Amino acid sequence: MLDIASKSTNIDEAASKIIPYGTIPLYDYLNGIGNICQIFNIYVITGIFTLTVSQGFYAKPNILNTEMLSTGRIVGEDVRETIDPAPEEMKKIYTLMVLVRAADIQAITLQRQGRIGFYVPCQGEEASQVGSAYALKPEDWAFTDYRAPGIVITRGMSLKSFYAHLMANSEDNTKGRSMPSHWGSKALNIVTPSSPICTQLPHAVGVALGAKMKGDKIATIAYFGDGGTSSNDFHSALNFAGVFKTPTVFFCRNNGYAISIPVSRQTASSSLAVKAVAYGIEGIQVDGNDALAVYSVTKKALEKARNGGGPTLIESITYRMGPHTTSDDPKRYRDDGELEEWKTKDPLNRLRSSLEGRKLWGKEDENNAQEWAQQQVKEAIAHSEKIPPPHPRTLLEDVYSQPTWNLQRQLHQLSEELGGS
Ligand SMILES: Cc1ncc(C[n+]2csc(CCOP(=O)(O)OP(=O)(O)O)c2C)c(N)n1
Ligand SMILES: [Mg+2]
Repeated sequence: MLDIASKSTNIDEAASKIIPYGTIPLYDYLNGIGNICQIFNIYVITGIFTLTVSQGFYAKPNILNTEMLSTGRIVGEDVRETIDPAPEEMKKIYTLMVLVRAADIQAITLQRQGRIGFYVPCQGEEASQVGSAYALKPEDWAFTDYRAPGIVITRGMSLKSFYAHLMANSEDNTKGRSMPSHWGSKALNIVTPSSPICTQLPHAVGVALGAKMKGDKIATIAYFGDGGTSSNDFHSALNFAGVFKTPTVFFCRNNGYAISIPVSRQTASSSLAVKAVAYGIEGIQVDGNDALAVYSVTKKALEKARNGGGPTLIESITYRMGPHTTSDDPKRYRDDGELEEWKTKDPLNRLRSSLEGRKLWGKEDENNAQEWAQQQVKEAIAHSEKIPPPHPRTLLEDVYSQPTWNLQRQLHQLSEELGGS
């Protein structure tokens, strides 16, 4: 945790105090044993060992070394415990992750079959996206980027809306105008994103400041990637949020790459979380493939924000298992071995094992969840493919509350060309 660090002016000291959150499977522990210098407990969960480390690391965190993710659920000198959701909630989080995985895989298939034009997949990031979005309250505001299927679905977007947007049909909330994978929803307080990296961060800070001035007890959360930390908007947003103590959670999905650029070429900082120190705010690293750890740190950060404690930067360390977008071929810049290693840390398997270990989940539950998810996806796609595109006249809507004379003339002309419809 960085609250110790944020009081410090020494960056190295601050970095050494960032203690990551998460559970560690045995393989991580064996790899990362050199980093661990405190006591630990081992127990068996469904045949595999899972470790709970009862203290953090005193080695300097290094985001490029995935072994640093071998973290504890109780961490830090001040010993903080993660907040586990109730059993039913844990099952809901897992079921949502199954749904997101099914919706994501099917969206790629649709693109490969030419039924949609473009898609930004999220496979591998389900724990980061679902775990964090699950911690939000309906009245909070989410400012996402383009890699957000797990966030928008968890926030309550129906799969019909999800695919309507990808198909740019007349049920699309953005009326078919946005680039695919830029979901928004007024009803769900999801602000439609722009493609330029991190432009949503100052917006999230502005809305948070507005809410603070009005006395509304809400928080905003801004999602972005590791590459986004090199943008101007990242720095101005964190600075502004720090100065005005806005109720904002900055959620960085560190998935290892900005298209083909690895994090090692993105920054010389010892972590992304440590960048919070410069702005006088709290920074936290979390194992982004551990849904419960992600839920826990995000929930705490949101509560802190709503209660006047100011902003937090969360670095959620995960991996993009698929391509950057459907236009990308990651084989050109990533080793197969790297993907194979991350497959062993698949966030769905992690949470399922944990649920099985707690006797909350069995084979029948798994079959039911998988079948249910496939059915939901199938029905939503069948529905969305029948919906016509938006009427051409909607192209000129929403620019002015009342169309100007020249827009009216164009609308009239368009109507004539369309035979009066
Ligand atoms: C300001 C800006 N610069 C460059 C781009 C082109 N671009 C699109 S996605 C991307 C990579 C972003 O990587 P990251 O922030 O790590 O997010 P990820 O795609 O990995 O989720 C880049 C450079 C852009 N959209 N906006
Ligand atoms: Mg990235």
